[in-house]
Amino acid sequence: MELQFLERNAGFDSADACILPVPYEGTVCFRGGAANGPEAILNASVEVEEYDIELGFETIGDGLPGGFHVMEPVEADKKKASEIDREVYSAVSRMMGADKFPIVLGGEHSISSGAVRAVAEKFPKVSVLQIDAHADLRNEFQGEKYSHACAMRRMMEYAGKSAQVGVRSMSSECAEYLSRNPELKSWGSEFKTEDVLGALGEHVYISIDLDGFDPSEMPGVGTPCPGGVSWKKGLSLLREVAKKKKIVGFDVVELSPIEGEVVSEIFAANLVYKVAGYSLFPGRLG
Ligand SMILES: [Mn+2]
Repeated sequence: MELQFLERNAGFDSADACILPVPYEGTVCFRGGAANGPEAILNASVEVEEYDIELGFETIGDGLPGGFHVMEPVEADKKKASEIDREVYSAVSRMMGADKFPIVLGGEHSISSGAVRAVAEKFPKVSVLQIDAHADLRNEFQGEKYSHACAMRRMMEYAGKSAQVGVRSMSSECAEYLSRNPELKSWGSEFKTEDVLGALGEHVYISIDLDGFDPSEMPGVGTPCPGGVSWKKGLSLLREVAKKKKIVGFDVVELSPIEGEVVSEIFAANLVYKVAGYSLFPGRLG
């Protein structure tokens, strides 16, 4: 069956935005299932209304007559994380070259570095805003430099001043990295939006690890962590980033669907549509 987002799939040439599914889980260490994330988000998107109350129009219709193109998923089975990094890089480079707005769906968090590398070629020293329970700043984890536990460390190799919010779990190596890298600011689930905005440059790539949100709202993740960002607070931050900065792409990763419940994938599908709408039509936010 052809993959669709909100029951549509535009052609690559006519689309305004492209969605790249990356069903990869190679380095997960707790609950598995992240490989099922992209398809679950696309399937759940049939439940999302095209009309966006905040924007006051249909993002995918009135706003984006070209719509979204869902790319062929990255062939992820049994590959090393470094190979996935290269494949995501090349797919996102193709989008950037054709002036498409890139949206990447994971899969585990290690898939984000290739996207940031491609985006940074067009927007050098792009800022990354990471929403995540974990700092993901290890240089290497279990012998793998492209592990999910190293996701933000890899992104920082291409990023300029950046911020992470929702962080409530880190190793001493991550704490040490933060103390000697003032370019990256880190907050837990309590943060002031203006402080986060101040930590970011003009162009912002957003990397959303769904475990950054509170597990009571977003339970379907590989490594849940109590005390996360609420939907309301997260969306309010993303809205302000869209208004004050220029969002140049984003990813949503680490959805690991729970059998028999749909809350998590519905959360993720709504989030993708919301962030796309905010990013592409900030002028409608008032
Ligand atoms: Mn992460």
